[in-house]
Amino acid sequence: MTPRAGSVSRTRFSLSAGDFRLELGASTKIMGVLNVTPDSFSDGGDFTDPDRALEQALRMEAEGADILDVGGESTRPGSAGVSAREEIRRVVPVLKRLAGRVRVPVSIDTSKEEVAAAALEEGAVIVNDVRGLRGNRKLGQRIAAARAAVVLMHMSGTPAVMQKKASYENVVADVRAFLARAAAFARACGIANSSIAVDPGFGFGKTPAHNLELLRELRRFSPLGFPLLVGLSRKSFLGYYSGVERPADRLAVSLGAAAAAVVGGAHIVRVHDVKPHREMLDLIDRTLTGDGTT
Ligand code: HH2
Repeated sequence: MTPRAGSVSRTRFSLSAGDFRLELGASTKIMGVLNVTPDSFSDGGDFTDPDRALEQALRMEAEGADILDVGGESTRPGSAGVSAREEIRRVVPVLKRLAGRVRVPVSIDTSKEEVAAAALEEGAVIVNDVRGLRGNRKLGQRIAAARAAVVLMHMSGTPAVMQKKASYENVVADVRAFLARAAAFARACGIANSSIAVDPGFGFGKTPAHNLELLRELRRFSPLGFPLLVGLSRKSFLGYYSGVERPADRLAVSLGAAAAAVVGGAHIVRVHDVKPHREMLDLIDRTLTGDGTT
């Protein structure tokens, strides 16, 4: 379909994740965050009990989540990380409960091959890697063998130090070049083009100004030729610009940021508060497609 003059368009993609096909571009997809960690920056400790995690997953699905992203390690600034064994201990009981209960694809938020392997075994079909594979061929090949999708996110440094030395020649160009290299590496590992999504990594080794620049210039990631995922929900730069201290109180500014990202071409938004995002995005999607105007 040719976009009308003056309209904001999004490239259409079909993302292959195991047996799932996610049709992207006509409507915005929501990835609901399910952190089964004691220390995540906004919801740490809320869902460490696997039964509570299942309840939350079912709630998010009912509220309109298209993907559920299960994470067993916090990557908040300053965090030290946990062992693969501990991450597996946290996520596997949750994935076991989700299997057969949720209809939407499940994603595992990890950078570790052992954790990805265990999660894929339990039915996850997307690996969301905040380190963008970083040359981890075993992880790439594991994802390829499972015909799973991968989300390649940009992070500068590691969570422990990333906010201490956030510096770029040109943040948009640098992040875009990283993602292009990460996608080429994923392809070399055998992951299909149609199973790759990219993410500029808001808050990962970026100052508030870097994050704002990335959001403002999001369109410049479209030429990479991959679906664009963004994680803006409750992030600290939103607190910086709005003055809202508590992450869980940053809903209004999170909604505004998600709307700006979608107008900038984002296909998938990773959020903690599914219901209000679904309501807001349905309206934005209609505005972009013109659906309901006649
Ligand atoms: N942000 C977080 C974790 N995973 N994955 C992608 N693809 N994009 C993101 O922006 C992203 C992500 C951090 O948020 P959260 O999971 O709420 O916190 P924590 O890392 O403290 O568990």
